[in-house]
Amino acid sequence: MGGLGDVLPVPARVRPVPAAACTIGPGTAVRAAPGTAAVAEQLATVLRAATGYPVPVQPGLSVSAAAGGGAVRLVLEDGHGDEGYRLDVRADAVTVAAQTPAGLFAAVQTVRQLMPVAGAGDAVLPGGVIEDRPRFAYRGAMLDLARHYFTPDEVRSYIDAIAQFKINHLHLHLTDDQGWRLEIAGWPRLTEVSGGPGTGVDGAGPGFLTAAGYAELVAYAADRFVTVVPEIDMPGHVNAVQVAYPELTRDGAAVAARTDRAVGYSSLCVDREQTYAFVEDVIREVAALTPGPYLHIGGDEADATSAEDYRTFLHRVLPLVAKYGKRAIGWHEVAAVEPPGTVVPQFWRTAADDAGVARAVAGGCQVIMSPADRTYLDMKYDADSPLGLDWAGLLDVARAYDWDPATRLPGVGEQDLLGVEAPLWSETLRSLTDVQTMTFPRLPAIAEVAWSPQAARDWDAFRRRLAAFGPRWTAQGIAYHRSPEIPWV
Ligand code: IFG
Repeated sequence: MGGLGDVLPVPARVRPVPAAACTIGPGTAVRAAPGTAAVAEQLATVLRAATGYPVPVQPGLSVSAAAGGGAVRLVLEDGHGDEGYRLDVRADAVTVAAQTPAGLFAAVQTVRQLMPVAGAGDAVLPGGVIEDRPRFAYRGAMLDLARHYFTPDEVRSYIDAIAQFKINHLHLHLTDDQGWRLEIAGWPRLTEVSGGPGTGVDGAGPGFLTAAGYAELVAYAADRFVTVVPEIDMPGHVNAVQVAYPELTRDGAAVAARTDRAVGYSSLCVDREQTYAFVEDVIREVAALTPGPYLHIGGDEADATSAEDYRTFLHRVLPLVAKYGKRAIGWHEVAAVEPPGTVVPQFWRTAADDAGVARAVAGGCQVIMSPADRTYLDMKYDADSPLGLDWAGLLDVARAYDWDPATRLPGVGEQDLLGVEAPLWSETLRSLTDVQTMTFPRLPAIAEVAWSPQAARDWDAFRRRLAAFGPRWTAQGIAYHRSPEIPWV
């Protein structure tokens, strides 16, 4: 059994008290204070799997001295911030305290890693106290459904896998040159044509989310305190739009579908009112389907849009995102148009600095940090990796771990960061196993960058904690790359 602090991401403060270890036994019950029932049930599920015991959930807090096993209490109290928690393990009782259900959920992910994935009989929680809270509020992963579509079941499996590491946002890249993956009521050909057979890179990635399917994913993610961030990429990366609706091109002529990996060749027509009618319909519908606060409008690699047209387009479209009640995120090229301070540039390139982003930060913007050379999970681990690309360099686990988002870009400090996100582009991916293999074990490294205090992070301690997690992925049926950097147990 590992120690109290052997958790990914490493908790902010850990005070082990070995003598205070608590046995989860046949009499253990979970006591749920008002407002904690949903997470209490999730915790009980973890303890049942770890022991095979019934572990009932009971309302109220009076800790009956249950025969055979400590009681586990969940309480809500102030003083822990939006997602922080306190885990207090004593010989006769475990107390989980947080200010919000999200904080309780974070505590359950910690307890989960201190328990066997599946077991029969007593299980022991190490004694002591953990006081924990995240460094950054936005801790994200991204799945590219456009180049290769993944089904709702596969996306749900990905949500389960990332939530274990306290990742709390899932960015879905829903549209690109090769495919459109979310049905839009007023524009049915977007998915009938560009979500149909033969779409995706190499034509191997057909499929799309219905509005109901998307709503179900959003709800599933919310139960795990993961907020879905939908991306409609524009004005570039729009070939799939124009294949479906040639009237949205310059000359109205039919457009050939594209299944190659090129980027930067397509653009919406910035000077046509029809373009903005289309864009507003899409933003209105996606916003209506998305309870979360963010809507990503892409904005990357608009090489077929002049700088002037790009500025014109964004100055008309960014206000539409606000009109429908959402906060816009855009790849960091959007910083070039001096966006309002509410817009979130997502930095993604490998450059050492970016004047546009620094200027946007000076104008009040907050940044999501996704430098490709540290966070792009589609980068090869090493030269032998069969999957992935290498334009941003090879990305092994150490490189994904060993950086500080607050010093990555001049002019972008701790307070200017909304958080960190690890994008996974799917040009070379064809299955959930491919997705898992590229994601794990690098995502826990990036999750620790996003959650844990910089001072609490140490590569050697991290790699040992990671090594101990390997069998957990195996027990969960999740594929992962056995990177030679890690002393897998
Ligand atoms: N850059 C493109 C993606 C994808 C990626 C693959 C961004 C923001 C290269 N844009 O990353 O569409 O092709 O690594």
